[in-house]
Amino acid sequence: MASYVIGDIQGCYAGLRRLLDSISFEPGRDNLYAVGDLIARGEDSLSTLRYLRSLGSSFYSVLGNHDLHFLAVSQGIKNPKRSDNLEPLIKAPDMAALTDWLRQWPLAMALDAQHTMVHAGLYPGWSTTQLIAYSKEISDELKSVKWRQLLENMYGDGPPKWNQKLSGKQRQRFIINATTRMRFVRPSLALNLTEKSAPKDAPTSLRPWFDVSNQQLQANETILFGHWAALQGKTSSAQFIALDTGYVWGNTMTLWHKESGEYISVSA
Ligand SMILES: [Mn+2]
Repeated sequence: MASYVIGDIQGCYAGLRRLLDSISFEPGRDNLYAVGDLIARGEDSLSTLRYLRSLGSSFYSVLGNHDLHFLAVSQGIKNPKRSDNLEPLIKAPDMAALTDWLRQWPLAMALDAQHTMVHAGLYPGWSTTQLIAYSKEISDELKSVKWRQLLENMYGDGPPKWNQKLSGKQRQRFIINATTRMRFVRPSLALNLTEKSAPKDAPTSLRPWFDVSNQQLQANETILFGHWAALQGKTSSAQFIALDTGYVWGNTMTLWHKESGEYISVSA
């Protein structure tokens, strides 16, 4: 049995199948974990979701910003963007079943005691235990009958900073933004949700979330994340494993083999 963690797929179905073929992935024997953004922008989000769902208990995922946005579009809360290329998925006869399957996934997940995956990252000052607990607050809503309200309240960039006392919609929005949209933070630990460049090209007042010292993160813990294609898989520490290598932008799709620490990629 092998465990693989895959970066952002974004509806790139052919690339996904090529990457899994290259490792002779076998559902039932091997497990596939995804860091989110399963769909949107790529050529076939519908086939991607159908295939991943067909993997049954051999597949695990966390949700990314594109996955949450699709859930909002599926409920008529937002209009689809043409560039997201989601029309075939929205019109599919099994759209409701795929939507219900998708909203079961959390925003953060522990693979084991050392490895935690989350789409965007670990907010500085949070422990992985806090991350998992806050993710559960959102996931409990998303799995409940109140899931449409959660998605209606999701849009917006504030509040900028975490505070234990945040409650209600403000608290939910911060947790969603930190786990699915974060890249850079300001010295005050306020989220910057607009800069998407590589760290070397960003204003010096902004720091990647993983470059802010986090006393709550233990030295033996590893964070696996996606979302930030401009990193090209590079971070400042082996403790942070960046897996979005920009296949949908013409670069590569990457997975990480947990048992060996090896990376395997296919080019677009
Ligand atoms: Mn993303």
